Amino acid sequence: MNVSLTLIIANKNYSSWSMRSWVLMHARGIPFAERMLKFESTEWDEQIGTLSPSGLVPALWEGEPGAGFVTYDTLAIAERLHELFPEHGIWPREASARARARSLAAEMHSGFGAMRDAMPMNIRGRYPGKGMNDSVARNIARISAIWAEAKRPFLFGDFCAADAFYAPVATRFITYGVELRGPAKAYQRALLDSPPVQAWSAAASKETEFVAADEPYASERKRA
Ligand SMILES: N[C@@H](CCC(=O)N[C@@H](CS)C(=O)NCC(=O)O)C(=O)O
Repeated sequence: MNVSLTLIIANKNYSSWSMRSWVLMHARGIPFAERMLKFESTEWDEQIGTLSPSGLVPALWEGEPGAGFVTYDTLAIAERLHELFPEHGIWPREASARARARSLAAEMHSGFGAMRDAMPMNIRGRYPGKGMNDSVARNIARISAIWAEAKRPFLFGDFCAADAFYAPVATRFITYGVELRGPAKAYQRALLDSPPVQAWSAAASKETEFVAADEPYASERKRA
């Protein structure tokens, strides 16, 4: 692959979909540049139309951003990376493990709406106990069951795309004080301790922008 890659992302504190592609590329050793468009910024308004056909992030450009070839949406990006870098372990090598990893990534991509709505990613935030309800608890039970079956340290041994899809959830459980037990907790720890998640989270914690739509539990004073 001799063309340069650029990943268009949004705020590291809030953008869980951006995080998925970013940590995956880092974990699998795929070189890329990043370009951040902050939510609710003039830059976003001016550039998102050129940099992402869907108007959403992430988007992955091969060649000049805005002029080269773009793949957007996290599942499509994972598949594009798998085709461009077949030896980089984006998905597990063994066919049935690969199918299962794709199922788990798709389950995250199209599911867990209750948890995603009630517990938006906010890496630097701490709102223990907020966001819990029966539907969220059912989402968490299913996620715990998936995580409890991890092969260790990650879902299929080495960090793959399925792990990237669940990485933001590991941070949400810290933000909202969701306590796991046993093997599910060990898997959460492995995600949080992994170098790409550490690097993303460290940068997220330094961000100061406040996006009210992503902070439903912030004080009214701060939101005003
Ligand atoms: N299904 C998309 C979801 C992407 C998405 O919703 N991204 C959010 C940021 S995490 C976004 O761009 N929001 C901006 C907006 O809604 O205007 C994917 O998997 O990439």
